[in-house]
Amino acid sequence: MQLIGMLDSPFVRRAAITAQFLGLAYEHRPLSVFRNYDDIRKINPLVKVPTLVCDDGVVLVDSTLIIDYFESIGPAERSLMPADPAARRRVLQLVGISLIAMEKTVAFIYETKQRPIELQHEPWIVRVDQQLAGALHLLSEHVANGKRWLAGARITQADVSVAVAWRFVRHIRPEAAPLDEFEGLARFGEKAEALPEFLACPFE
Ligand SMILES: N[C@@H](CCC(=O)N[C@@H](CS)C(=O)NCC(=O)O)C(=O)O
Repeated sequence: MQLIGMLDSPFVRRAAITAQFLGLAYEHRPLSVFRNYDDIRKINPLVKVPTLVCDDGVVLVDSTLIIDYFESIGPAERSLMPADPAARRRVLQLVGISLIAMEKTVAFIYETKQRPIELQHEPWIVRVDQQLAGALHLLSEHVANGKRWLAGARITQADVSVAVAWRFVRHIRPEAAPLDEFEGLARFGEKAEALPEFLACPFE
């Protein structure tokens, strides 16, 4: 199968890192939704990344859905989704917050880099900023729980998504994610980024 999209997309990266944890073989095609628009369009008219092209030609979009598929074909003992309902709910909660942090950072890029300056809408940027701040503060509260990983002793999708979100936000919006304010998240991110599964999918 082929995973389409660059690792500077947090959505692509969380899917790629999940595949590493699950031990799934895939070909990575680092195409950019901006520079390689026409190439991606030929593969997937939706022009979204991540796009997963399965071996039988079926095309999937959306990182959460692709990860769900990965979980279904990966070995159960490597799963990043706990079966226990309480642990699973915690993972879903943290993944949800991480996805918003990613989404609001991407929204900032679209508003400030893709739109001509005279068409930028300041109240929208302020709103997106507040939503990102909300996500980061929630994540930093959860990271301060003193456990080895966010949902217990074993690494889960919560850890993957929080660490990927943090790396992305820090790169794109360092001013919105100062290290002295989010020390716990920074430490957590460093720990996760040192794992071989993360190192195999470097943020580009
Ligand atoms: N909810 C989607 C978001 C994916 C997404 O928005 N990816 C961006 C790149 S970071 C993209 O495809 N942008 C092109 C576009 O929206 O036209 C997911 O989790 O995969």
